Parts: sequence; structure tokens; C-alpha cells
Amino acid sequence: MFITFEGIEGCGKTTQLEMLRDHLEWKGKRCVVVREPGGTELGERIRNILLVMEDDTEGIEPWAELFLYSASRVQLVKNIIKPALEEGKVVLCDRFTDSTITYQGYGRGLDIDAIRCINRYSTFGIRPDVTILIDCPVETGLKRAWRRIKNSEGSPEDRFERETVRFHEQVRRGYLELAQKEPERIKLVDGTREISVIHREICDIIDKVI
Ligand code: T5A
Repeated sequence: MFITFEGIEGCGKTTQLEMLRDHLEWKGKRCVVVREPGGTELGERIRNILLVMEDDTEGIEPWAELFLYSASRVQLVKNIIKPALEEGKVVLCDRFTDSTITYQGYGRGLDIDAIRCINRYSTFGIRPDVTILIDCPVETGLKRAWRRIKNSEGSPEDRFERETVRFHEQVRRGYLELAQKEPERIKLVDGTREISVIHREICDIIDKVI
């Protein structure tokens, strides 16, 4: 089973993904947790280029950004996700192809059909069985994300947090449209509530599917 977590900055994906992993392992499932971009040696190097604002006078062109995310995905799917699924493990992935549609498509304005096509190649056709979309207002998410960044060590991964509120509103709109189009796969969860309440709802969704 392949489960992805999606949503705007600071919606609470990582928190909920880890809690779900604990729940599933308690039930005896073997889980693999990965994140995008990253999760492989090359992927983590690409992550650093994409998210850390260092010596960034030139900026990253939107198409270059798209291909960097896709390159990271190819490595992750081929080396980690596909083998884990073949071994019958549950794969929990922090962001996947929906992020590319919403951030590079709705956010940056790249052609969404082209992104879908590139996504098919970069995933080798693997699609999530369930996607948990955690939704919250942009201001709430950004406030949480900045708090997390200020408390983190090392170079801050804040390239997207520096984007305009309008950019993040577009991304959120993209997610809500995707959820409307694919209600069977994408489960919309209200991320403004308490962490434990959200966790219980996500466990109910996943327990039913499993
Ligand atoms: N990206 C990614 C693209 O542009 N294209 C792509 O194709 C892909 C794959 C990845 C960035 O790359 C972009 C999108 C992203 O900008 P990331 O590491 O996934 O970066 O970054 P974020 O999504 O920004 O990760 P965050 O950590 O900021 O957000 P999360 O994971 O949603 O939030 P989380 O769980 O870390 O929580 C943040 C803080 O809020 C608290 C937590 O304790 C934590 O302090 N929190 C809550 N507080 C109150 N109530 C709740 N319900 C809370 N839930 C969490």
C-alpha cells in the first residue's frame, strides 16, 4: 500500500505521517517512510539545491525546478518505493506528484498536462492508493512553518516559505481542486484542529482502506 501526505506549508503533514507510521507499526505492518524531495543520496543533494537559499543570485527557473523535483523522484521511486511495495511493505511518503501539480502547476503557472506527463515517467506509473490532504488556511500553515524553521538546526529550508501569500493561496486552491476531482483517492482532512483529533481521523481512513 502506498500512502502519500500532501498540503500547503506547515499544514502538519510530517507530524501526522509519523503518528500514522507508529499506529501502523503497532498493528504489525512493516512501514517505510520517505520524503520528497529527498530520500536517496542524490535526492537529498537535490533537496538542498531546491530548498536552501544559498548563493542564490540567479534563482531557479520554474522548468529547471520541475526537472529537479522529477529527478529526485526517479531515484526515490526506483531505489526505495518500488522495491518496498514489491516486498509488501506500507510506504508512507511526505509529498509526491500532487505537490508538483500544485506548486509547479498552480503556483508557478507551468502547463499542468505537461507536468502530468512528466509525472508518469518519473514515477514509472506508480500511483498512491490513498492521499491524505491536510488543509488549513495559508496564514495558519505559514505561521507554523516559520516556527518550525526557527527551531531547526543547520541551513534553513525556507525557499518556499519566502514566496508570497498569493502563491500559497494558488497552491491551496490547486489541492482543493484535485481533491474534488479525485475524491476516491484524495481524502481531505481539516488541519486546523488538535493534532490528536486529526490523527484519529486519519487512522480511521487508513484502517478502513487496509
Ligand atoms: N515541492 C515539493 C514542490 O514545489 N514540488 C514538488 O514536487 C515537491 C515534492 C518541500 C517543499 O518542496 C515543495 C513544497 C515544499 O515547499 P517540505 O520539507 O515538505 O518541503 O516542507 P513543508 O511542507 O514546508 O514542511 P513543513 O514541515 O513546513 O510542513 P508540514 O510537514 O506540513 O508540517 P509539520 O508537521 O512539520 O508541522 C509544522 C509545525 O506545526 C506544528 C508542528 O508541531 C510543527 O511545529 N503542528 C501543529 N500545530 C498546531 N496544530 C496542529 N494541528 C499542528 N500540526 C503540526
